[in-house]
Amino acid sequence: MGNPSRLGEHVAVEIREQIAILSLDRPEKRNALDGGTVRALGSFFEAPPPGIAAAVLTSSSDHFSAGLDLSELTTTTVFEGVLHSRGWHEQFDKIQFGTVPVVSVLRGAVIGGGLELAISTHVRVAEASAYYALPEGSRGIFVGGGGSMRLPRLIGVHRMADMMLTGRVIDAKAGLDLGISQYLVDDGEGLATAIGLAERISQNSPITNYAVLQALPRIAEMGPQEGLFVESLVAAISQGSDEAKSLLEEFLAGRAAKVVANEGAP
Ligand code: 1HE
Repeated sequence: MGNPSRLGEHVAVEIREQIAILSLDRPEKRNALDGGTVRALGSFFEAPPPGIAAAVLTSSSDHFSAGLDLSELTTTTVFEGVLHSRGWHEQFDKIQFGTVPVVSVLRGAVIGGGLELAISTHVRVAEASAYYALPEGSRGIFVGGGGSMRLPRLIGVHRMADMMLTGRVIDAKAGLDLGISQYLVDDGEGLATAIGLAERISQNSPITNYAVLQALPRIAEMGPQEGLFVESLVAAISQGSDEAKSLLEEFLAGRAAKVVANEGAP
C-alpha cells in the first residue's frame, strides 16, 4: 500500500514498493516552481529512500508546471539572479545525474522552467493535452534552469531559438516527433503508463540503470574515440557483476523473457 507524504510544501510523495511517485501539487498556481520546490526535488533525488529503484514525477492537476514562480524574480538583483539560476542547475543535475531513473508525466502546461524540469527526467510520457512553450522572451528573462544546455540536445538550437523568439507553442504530437517526450498517450493515461515503465525499469540490473544515467550522457558528449573507450570500460564493469552473470545464464537456460516485437510501442 502507498504512504502519501509531503516533500516541502508543494510536492506529494507516495512510495509503492520500489517506485516513488512524486506529484507537483500547487494547482492554484499551476505548479509554478518556487525555490523550496526546486530544492525539495533535488534533495529527494540526491538521497532517495533506500530500496527505491525508479521514480515517477507527475502533477496532481491538469498542468505539469507553469515554470518559474515569477513572483520570485520581482526584487532580485543581478547577482541574486545568477545564484538563483545556479541553484536550479544544481538541483536539476541531481535528477538527471542521480541514481534513480525518473519517468515524468507531462500534461497541460509544460512551460519555461517546467519544461526545463521535464527534460531533466529520463523518460517523458506526454498526455495529449501537453503543450510546451518558452515565454521567457515576453517576460524579459532567459531560461535559467539548464534549458539552453539540455533542450538544444533534444530539438536543436534553431528550434529552441524559434520557441524563445516567437513564443511558439509546441503541441503534444509535435513534441513527440521532436523528442521532447518519448511517449504520447491519451489524456488520463499518463500516470498508469509511467508507473508501468518505472516498474519495467526497476527490474533492470541496478548497474545497467546507473550506467545509463551516468555514463551514457557523458559518452554522448565525448569525441568518438574517447567515447568508445569509456563504453568498453563501462560494458566490462557491467558484465562482470554477479547479477549480469546470473541473468545471462537464465537466458541461455531458456528461463528469461525474450524480446517481443512491438513491446512498449508508444
Ligand atoms: C503563476 C505562474 C507563474 C501561473 N508564476 N504565478 N511561465 C510563464 O510565463 C507562464 C505563465 N502562466 C501562464 O501562462 C498561465 O498561468 C497558464 C497557461 C500556465 C495557465 O493559465 P490559466 O488560465 O489556467 O491560469 P491563470 O489564471 O493564468 O493562473 C492561475 C494562478 O497561477 C494565477 O494567480 P492568481 O493569484 O491570480 O490566482 C497566476 O498568476 C498564477 N501563475 N503561472 C507565478 N509562472 C529558472 S528560469 C525559468 C524561467 C521561466 O520559467 S519563464 C516562464 C514562466
